[in-house]
Amino acid sequence: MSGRITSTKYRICPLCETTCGLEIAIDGERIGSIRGDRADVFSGGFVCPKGAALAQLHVDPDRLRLPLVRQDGVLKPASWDEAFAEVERRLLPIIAEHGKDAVAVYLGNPNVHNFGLSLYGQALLRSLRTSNIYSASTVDQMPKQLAAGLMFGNFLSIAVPDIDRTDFLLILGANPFESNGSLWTVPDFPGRLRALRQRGGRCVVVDPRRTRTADAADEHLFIRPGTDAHLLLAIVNVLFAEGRVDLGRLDAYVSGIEVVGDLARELTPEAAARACGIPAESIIRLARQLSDAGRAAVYGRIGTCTQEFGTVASWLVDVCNVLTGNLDREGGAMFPKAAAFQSNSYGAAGVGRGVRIGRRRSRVRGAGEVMGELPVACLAEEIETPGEGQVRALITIAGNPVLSTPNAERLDAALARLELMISLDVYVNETTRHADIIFPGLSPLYIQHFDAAFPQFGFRNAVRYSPPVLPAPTNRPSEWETLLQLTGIVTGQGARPDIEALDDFVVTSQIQRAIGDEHSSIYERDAGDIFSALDGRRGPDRLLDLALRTGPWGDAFGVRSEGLTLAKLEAHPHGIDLGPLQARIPEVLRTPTGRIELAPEVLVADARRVRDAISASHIGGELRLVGRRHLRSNNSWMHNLPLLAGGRARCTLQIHPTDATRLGLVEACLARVTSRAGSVELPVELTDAIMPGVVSIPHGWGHDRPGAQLSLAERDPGVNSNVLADELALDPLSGNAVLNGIPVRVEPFAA
Ligand SMILES: Nc1nc2c(c(=O)[nH]1)N[C@H]1C(S)=C(S)[C@@H](COP(=O)(O)OP(=O)(O)OC[C@H]3O[C@@H](n4cnc5c(=O)[nH]c(N)nc54)[C@H](O)[C@@H]3O)O[C@H]1N2
Ligand SMILES: Nc1nc2c(c(=O)[nH]1)N[C@H]1C(S)=C(S)[C@@H](COP(=O)(O)OP(=O)(O)OC[C@H]3O[C@@H](n4cnc5c(=O)[nH]c(N)nc54)[C@H](O)[C@@H]3O)O[C@H]1N2
Ligand code: SF4
Ligand SMILES: [Mo]
Repeated sequence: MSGRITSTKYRICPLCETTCGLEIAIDGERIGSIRGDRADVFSGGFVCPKGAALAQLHVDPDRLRLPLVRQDGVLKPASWDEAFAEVERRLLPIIAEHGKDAVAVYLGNPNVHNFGLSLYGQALLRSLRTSNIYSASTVDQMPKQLAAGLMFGNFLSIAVPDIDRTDFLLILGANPFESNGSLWTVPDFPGRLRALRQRGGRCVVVDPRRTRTADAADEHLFIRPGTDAHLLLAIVNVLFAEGRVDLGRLDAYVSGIEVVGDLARELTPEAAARACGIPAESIIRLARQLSDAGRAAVYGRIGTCTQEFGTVASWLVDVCNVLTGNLDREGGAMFPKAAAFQSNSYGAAGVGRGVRIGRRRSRVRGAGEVMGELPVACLAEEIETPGEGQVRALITIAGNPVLSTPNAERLDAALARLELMISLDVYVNETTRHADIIFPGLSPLYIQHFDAAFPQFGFRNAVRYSPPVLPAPTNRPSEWETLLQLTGIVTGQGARPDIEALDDFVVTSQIQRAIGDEHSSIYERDAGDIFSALDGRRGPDRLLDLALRTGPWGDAFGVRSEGLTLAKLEAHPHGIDLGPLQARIPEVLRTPTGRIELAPEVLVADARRVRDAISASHIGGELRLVGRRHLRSNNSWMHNLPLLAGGRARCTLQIHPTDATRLGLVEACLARVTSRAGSVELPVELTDAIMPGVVSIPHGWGHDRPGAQLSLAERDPGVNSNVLADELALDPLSGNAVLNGIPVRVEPFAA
């Protein structure tokens, strides 16, 4: 784009976990070009088409600027005061009459990409005190978090491949060429993979589809959906059988090796091959490569999480890392150390309370809580089923569960029955069209940014902060203020509570916690002094300054003069590099024993299911449906931007030609796909890049619901793949939905 560029701003992209630094040219209020910031210490100029689309998100006429309130059945623009007054008028009586559990909350994915939402969402949740908390975590990474929690004592202690120093990378069920990486923040994965191979390293990809990632690797193995646990257990079997178990430095810190050895003994490569479709020789070779590589890492993501054996498979990924001595060593799978908000660097180092699960159960199905939340697959039944504790009101924050969660049609119908639905969102979409009150968020270009979560999964340690690119409009609150205002309403302070006082309360309670913790760098300091030292800041910035200064690199409020503060970070618009990953065991551990629990009882018990599953139902028979992602897509919500829309049809049914021939399907014809939960009709795309017996539909489509306001997206709506996902099929331990490996029937459909 040409034109007079009056300034250049730097901003971390909030759209995906890669957290690219962007360079944004501004001409007055107009956004010029958006490029990768080559000086960014972490992303070094890497960018994808979605980052540039932030300019279109900023000006998208469908993006909400005013609250909407439903009147006579129709959502109409309202003032902020009117919208908050409506919350007070309608929400409080529901709580008063039916109790706190009558209100449910659903937190969507962008909460993790917006620290104002994540920090102040907590305040609202605490004030509501409801048991009915749901989030996108149970259609995503809960299995990995549970496995990490049980093994290392903290749900967020997730080891990531040290890609720049590894010699062998085994990837299961992840496609970073399209997704750019997840639970592994790794800008320019393609470039790093190339470098790995150039220095003589090797990468193997295990996926029922030959993805772009698989194409760029040394080897690709097709796997039957849902059988990664079989494959990994057989690898463990070989490691033991061939005397290849070598924990290296970790020897002193691991419990449960024998139990794992016993468990794997029965799952030979030959037995596993029958289930997963990977020949026994290949399994044996993989195990040997892993153990001979020197420095190796195993990594699994969506394909290993959102499936029948999600937690067991996620656990076995790290079992392989441990048994080959690759956990927590250079070039292996390592624990990043973040500058702020990382729970595994607070409290006593090396030991802790571990994690607890199942502290309560869902009312209808009895599904257990994990990390304080219930499986989102249970939400519809909790709304539908009468009785004490029935969900009557729902608050959604940055989420679109109608497109993202299983048995979408059932949930869609349930939302229509709610007495009250309140949403914080930037669009009226397939979910928020049901809301009675919608509070819009601001364009990302109006708000400051800090990634509280992703540096905890970074391929390298770094810390970065972005101030707002454009001055925010003065007549609209930021979302953290909206959340505080809702918190005030819920706690009975009226429709116009004192936001500043509430915010002071939030930060003061954090200060109290820190000065009362003997392991904190500000233990027993004066709360008033700390509070004054944060003077001049408010909202998320103030909480961030506190977290940075009490964090592992912090200045501890004057004690370490070289240490980090937010002011120092502001002086580094391209971020501060904190170096390559370093070994963190035992310090990172928070298990009661102070050891890595290699064989947590619940996981060992659940692994028995893996053995039992080498049965006919898992081998022949029906087709299995898996998902996929596309670079120009971001879950359900960016199909309304011209830069990302258009092009070849993306919402297609991928099927192998041999299956297509057998079923009478040809390229571009319509097929009907049916599961226990529902059916959809969509065009066929023949490809030999998918395993015979497997079909694929991407999620996040189905923009044809009446009442949504997505004028571009509805022109190319696609179908909602989660109509097919079965809300009754869960990974039993984590409560995560099974979104991959869904049994389906496929037939030609005449329109
Ligand atoms: N079948 C199948 N289903 C899946 C998956 C799959 O692989 N297959 N993947 C799952 C995964 S990994 C995830 S994370 C979930 C995602 O599930 P969700 O989080 O429910 O869905 P998103 O599409 O991310 O929706 C994000 C919503 O946030 C809104 N939004 C964007 N920015 C902001 C903001 O700044 N403030 C506010 N208030 N709102 C904002 C958007 O308009 C959109 O409505 O989907 C899951 N569903
Ligand atoms: N462009 C783009 N980027 C995104 C997103 C997006 O929607 N679009 N979403 C973001 C989010 S919220 C997340 S969580 C991440 C996800 O990041 P990834 O995990 O990399 O996501 P996917 O591209 O869905 O890759 C999952 C792969 O698992 C394979 N698979 C399916 N079932 C199985 C199985 O049983 N076993 C094995 N081994 N493989 C299987 C699928 O074929 C697919 O290739 O991506 C993030 N980045
Ligand atoms: S990969 Fe794309 S969407 Fe993800 S952070 Fe970078 S620019 Fe944004
Ligand atoms: Mo996700």
